[in-house]
Amino acid sequence: MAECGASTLVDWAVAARPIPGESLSGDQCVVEVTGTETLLAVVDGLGHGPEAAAAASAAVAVLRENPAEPVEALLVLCHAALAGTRGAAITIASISATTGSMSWLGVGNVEAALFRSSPSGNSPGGSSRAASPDMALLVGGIVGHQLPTLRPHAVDLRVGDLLLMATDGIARSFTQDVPIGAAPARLADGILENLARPTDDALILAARYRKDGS
Ligand SMILES: [Mn+2]
Repeated sequence: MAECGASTLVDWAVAARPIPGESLSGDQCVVEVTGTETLLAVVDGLGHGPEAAAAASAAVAVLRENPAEPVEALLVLCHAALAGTRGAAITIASISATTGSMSWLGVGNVEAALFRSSPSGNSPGGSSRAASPDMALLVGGIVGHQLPTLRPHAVDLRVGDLLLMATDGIARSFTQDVPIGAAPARLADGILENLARPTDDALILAARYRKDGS
């Protein structure tokens, strides 16, 4: 079952499992809420097993300790912390509570997809299927070994927008036929159950932007 949470900005859920046969996962995530920012990050330590988990845990520690830092600064901090580890693919989204703007960027192949709600701000009903999402910019590299030039993109969120972030242990088709009105926990559980690859750790994070009081 998905692990869930809610803040003033987002309702979120994460569903994950290690590759069959391992007890530790190299796929890990962070959701941290401060007074000004909500940080959502997904980390895929290279390979799988204990060494992948150690690399991912090093990144998670940095992200938890610095949740209000800008996305590019977080990736630089992770890069330093992951030297000597296997390295990781990391995608980060940071949502400002004051502006409703999301800054997002990935190094490596952790995909992130943003499904926009209708302009009125009402999320479509649970049976609605989404049009094509906006995808996070992913730049080649390995955090801890080779860090590319970092230029996060920004997007102004609308109430009801849905963010999905998935490691490559989830089939790339996870952005297709998404019932975007469904609860994040249902979305995450459904995607993990149907689209997790047997050959890798797998993690899916779903978050809906709700804004304070909505
Ligand atoms: Mn992977």
